Amino acid sequence: FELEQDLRRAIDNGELWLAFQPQLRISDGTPIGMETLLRWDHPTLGAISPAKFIPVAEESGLILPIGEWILFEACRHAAKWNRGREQALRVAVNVSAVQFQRQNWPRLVEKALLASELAPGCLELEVTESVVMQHIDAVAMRLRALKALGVQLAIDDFGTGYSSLAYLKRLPIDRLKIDQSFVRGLPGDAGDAAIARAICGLAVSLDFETIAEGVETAEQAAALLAMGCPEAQGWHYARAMPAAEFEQWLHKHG
Ligand code: G
Ligand code: G
Ligand code: MN
Ligand code: NA
Repeated sequence: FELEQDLRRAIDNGELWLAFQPQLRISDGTPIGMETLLRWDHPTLGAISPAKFIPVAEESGLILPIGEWILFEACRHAAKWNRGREQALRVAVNVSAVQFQRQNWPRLVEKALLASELAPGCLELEVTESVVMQHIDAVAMRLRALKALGVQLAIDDFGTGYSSLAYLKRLPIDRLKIDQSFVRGLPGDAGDAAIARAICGLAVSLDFETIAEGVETAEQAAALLAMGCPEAQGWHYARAMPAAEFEQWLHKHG
């Protein structure tokens, strides 16, 4: 409860801020986009991990106004960074289960795109495997409504849930995000390698793109590229950064 009270106040006090983690093409290191990650600088406790406060935000319903703010800010920043850029960047926004179930996402997205003037194809929504596999018919309909707006859809933490492959094929999904737990052991761990390779194979068969998260070494990146995964994010390339720092990073890395 205490954290919930603090979170309420955090919104008004501007203690929440967005970090952006670059996403790159592995083959040549070209920046292709960024994932938006929420951060909270608590006045006395310091930085609190989203893994800890997002559940509080979900239980209290605070995730709804916070999530709306995140979407609008992410679109606003991406539109600004894309001005005058030859290759437009795509901005990924996490949408948690509560957000997806309780809010009218097509309407929110329409408003955010309109306000920011971001090209629809430059916005990517990340939903988790568990969200997509619950109430599947209703979810499929809602995903199709989002897809009709021209945005991209990704399944986050892919491989950690229990996807019905037959069902997955019928969803308007653009991209699978290979969970970092399978990236960690690359290239040496036979189990991780088998799973990462299987996800890449599945993606080719079902016509999905792939991106790997949590890439920390050049060896991991090379292994992923060899498996057919073209894109990555992770500390090997860059950490999540505040907007101003991200902008400087972009200037340096093209
Ligand atoms: O940002 P990492 O740095 O610690 O994120 C931890 C967890 O919190 C991840 O599962 C991530 O998806 C989630 N998370 C981070 N930022 C956001 C956000 O803006 N919205 C939602 N819903 N989840 C987020
Ligand atoms: O939304 P998602 O669950 O994918 O959240 C991504 C999480 O992974 C965030 O907590 C982010 O800070 C973290 N992260 C990003 N890059 C790396 C990395 O290279 N290594 C590790 N261990 N974590 C990372
Ligand atoms: Mn994510
Ligand atoms: Na993830």
